[in-house]
Amino acid sequence: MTSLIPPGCPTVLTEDDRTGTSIETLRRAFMDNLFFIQGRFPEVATKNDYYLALAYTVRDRLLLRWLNSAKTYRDQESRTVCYLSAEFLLGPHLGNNLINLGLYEAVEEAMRQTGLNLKELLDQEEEPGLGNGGLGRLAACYMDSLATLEIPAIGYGIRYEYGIFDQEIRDGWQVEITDKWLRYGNPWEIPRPELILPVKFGGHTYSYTDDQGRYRVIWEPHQVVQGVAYDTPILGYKVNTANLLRLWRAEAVESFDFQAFNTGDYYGAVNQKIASENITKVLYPNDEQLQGKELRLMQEYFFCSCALQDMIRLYKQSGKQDLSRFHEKFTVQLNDTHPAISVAELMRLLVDEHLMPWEQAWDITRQTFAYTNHTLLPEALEKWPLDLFGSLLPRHLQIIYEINRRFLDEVRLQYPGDNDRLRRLSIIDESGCRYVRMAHLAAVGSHAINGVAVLHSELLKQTVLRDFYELTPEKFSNKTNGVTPRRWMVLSNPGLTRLITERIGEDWVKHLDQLRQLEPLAADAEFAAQWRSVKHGNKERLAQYIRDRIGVTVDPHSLFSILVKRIHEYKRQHLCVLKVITLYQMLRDQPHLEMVPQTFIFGGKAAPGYYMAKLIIKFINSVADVINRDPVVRDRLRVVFLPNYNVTLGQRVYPAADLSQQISTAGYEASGTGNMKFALNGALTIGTLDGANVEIREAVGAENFFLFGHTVEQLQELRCNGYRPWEFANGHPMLKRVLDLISSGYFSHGDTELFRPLVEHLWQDDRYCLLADYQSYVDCYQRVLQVYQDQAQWAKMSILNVARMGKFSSDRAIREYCQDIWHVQPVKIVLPATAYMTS
Ligand code: GPV
Repeated sequence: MTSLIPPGCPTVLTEDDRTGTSIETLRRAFMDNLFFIQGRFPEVATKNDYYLALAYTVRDRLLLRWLNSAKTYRDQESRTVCYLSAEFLLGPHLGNNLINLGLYEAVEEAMRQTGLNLKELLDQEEEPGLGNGGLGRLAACYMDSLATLEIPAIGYGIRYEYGIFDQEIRDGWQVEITDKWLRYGNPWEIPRPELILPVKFGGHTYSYTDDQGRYRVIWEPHQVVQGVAYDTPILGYKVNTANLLRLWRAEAVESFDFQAFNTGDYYGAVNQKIASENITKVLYPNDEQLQGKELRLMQEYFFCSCALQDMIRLYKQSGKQDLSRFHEKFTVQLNDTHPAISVAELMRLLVDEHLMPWEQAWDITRQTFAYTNHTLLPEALEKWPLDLFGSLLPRHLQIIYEINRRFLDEVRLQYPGDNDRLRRLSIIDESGCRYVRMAHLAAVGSHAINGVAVLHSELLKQTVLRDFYELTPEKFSNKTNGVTPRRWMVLSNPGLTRLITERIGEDWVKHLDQLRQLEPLAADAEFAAQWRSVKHGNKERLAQYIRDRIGVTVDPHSLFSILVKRIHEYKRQHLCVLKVITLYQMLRDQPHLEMVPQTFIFGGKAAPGYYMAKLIIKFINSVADVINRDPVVRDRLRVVFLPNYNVTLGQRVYPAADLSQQISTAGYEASGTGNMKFALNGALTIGTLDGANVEIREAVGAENFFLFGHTVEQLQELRCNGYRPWEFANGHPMLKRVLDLISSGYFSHGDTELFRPLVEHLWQDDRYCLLADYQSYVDCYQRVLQVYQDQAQWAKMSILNVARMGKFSSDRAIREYCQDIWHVQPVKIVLPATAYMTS
């Protein structure tokens, strides 16, 4: 019996079909699942049958660890982190779980012996796209790190029936297709139909004094729905810890409204059921753009109420009745303001349902919550019209008024007579239409507030939360984002992982700082050659994918310059297009120009209602069409838009990049995390001093980073003096030619209207200062091309980038949260001698 289990990988002592890890056992368990779960024999089994049979085989090994974790946490009454997030952008489970179990090679071999190819089975998985972008993906990286660091944690969120839409490109435009990710079943979740919790909406409140003289408020809702729990185990890397991701689905309380049914209103009764289930039907596809829809507020309240009721249930399970130590058992992190309603909901549960005095409840609430802000964009700051809020959550509005009244009383003591400050700090925005400001609710109700990169945290204190910072500076800190090296290196870049591990061992996967040991190798010519060959292989595979998917041939020897992220004006994809057109213009002017061959790769989704973002996608595709077909270009320039950018595609793209484009207007990107994934995979960065770019540049060394553009301070000055973008356009002949070429209809079959909004925006207003940064960007690019011509120099810089990226592991970020905010300790999980934990 051969065993490919890496040393140090935890195994159970007995080798049974559900938990054993030898190749032979894995093969037998796999066939067993094909028969008895899928109900198939090999001759008729589809690839999906095989995928599911394998997924269940892996799941059994997960469950062993998960149940032991749950039991240990319960027995030891461990302090637990609860991460509340409206989004968890997990990406496919199978590959990641194999890596974390240390079973990737063993399963690959077991499949080979069965006549199957693991890679093909991995491709079968529909990724759970339960998030929009960076914020949701961060939550997933943090769940991975929490488990890897053996921290007891629960992720709470929403089980959307449809996740982020699939993007198709038709005639250059984005078309949205419903994401039916659950169509073929989800082997990674365990439904808990008995774990159901009621959630109320609407109606009214009344108050009375009870027989013990207590003032009590009763909330009579208009509608009650049920939250049903769906549990997914999240395994750490080569540890026995598997934490819980608990997502909630909304159901009608009864399948029919019996009274309506009996009075003959069958359709009315069924409608009631449909209305309940609509709450968790679909993810709002807006990234950093508020929609203000009632259903969205219902989603937010729905999952927060379920989460908090569940925590109280777990707390009481441990035998304690009185909730005075709730904050000692749980610490709750609010992932932006989407779960901020939790502050009012915990107060309601403690005061109304558990009859706790207000002051005590408020103490517990504030000690329970901490709040992470992820954006400074004004249009992304959540606020709810008072009437909408009050009609949906009448009791919460009262509670918020009371929180606000007491809060403003305290402020008054500190700043007597400063009415302006009171108005600015108030949870209720009273200028014009009245709103509940969710960031203020989160700030008042939390003991800790953080931004997600040094620059962002500073700007937060100077702008959006300035008055809160002046009031309670001790609450504020920075927690720079990080990414998990398991998914974003080990799984997605096996070539580089092998090369690094050969030289410095495998410790770096858990202690990313260890990558620093690569520094001396930057001068090693043989190592550099291997390094370049790994990158080239990754580029070849991406080139093949591009050919298969969109029929464009790209040269893997060309410089791969990549910009993938949500489409947003502040992220300035169109600045990169201006640069591409500039290169094209040069080639048209000088057909024999010797130029470094370059491939520009774009990818990203636009919010369906964001007109400008969709026009930018059309713009990229239109420019790509013209350039890729123009013979004058020969093989010196290619432009590609990859449809449906998601986690799965990210795993192909980051390892294949030479150049990472991080070109947002300074002051707008809170952190960015794609920037980290690129650099970790050996891409060099061309970027502005924005978000975490600042810290990446510091870490890798200014000489290994291509910096351009105005700083936050310079932009502020520019705007103070009245920014006149047309002066920049008129002042730079090349820029003017580029804009004129677009306006002439050159990229739109002569249509001079199509891209007019885009060009006019730039010319007149240019909110994100593309024209101000254009020259600096173009100049910087020249430096990039110069260095790229010296492949040895490029490889050296690439190695140094990777060697110095250790700080950007999500493990580092989670350690900081644990020490500074959560005050939680690791809990070791030991597997018992038998699978059923009876020993
Ligand atoms: I607020 N972010 C996001 O993806 N969606 C949102 O709704 C909000 C923020 C992102 C920021 O844009 C990134 O800069 C940041 O890296 C990421 O959140 C994680 O912090």
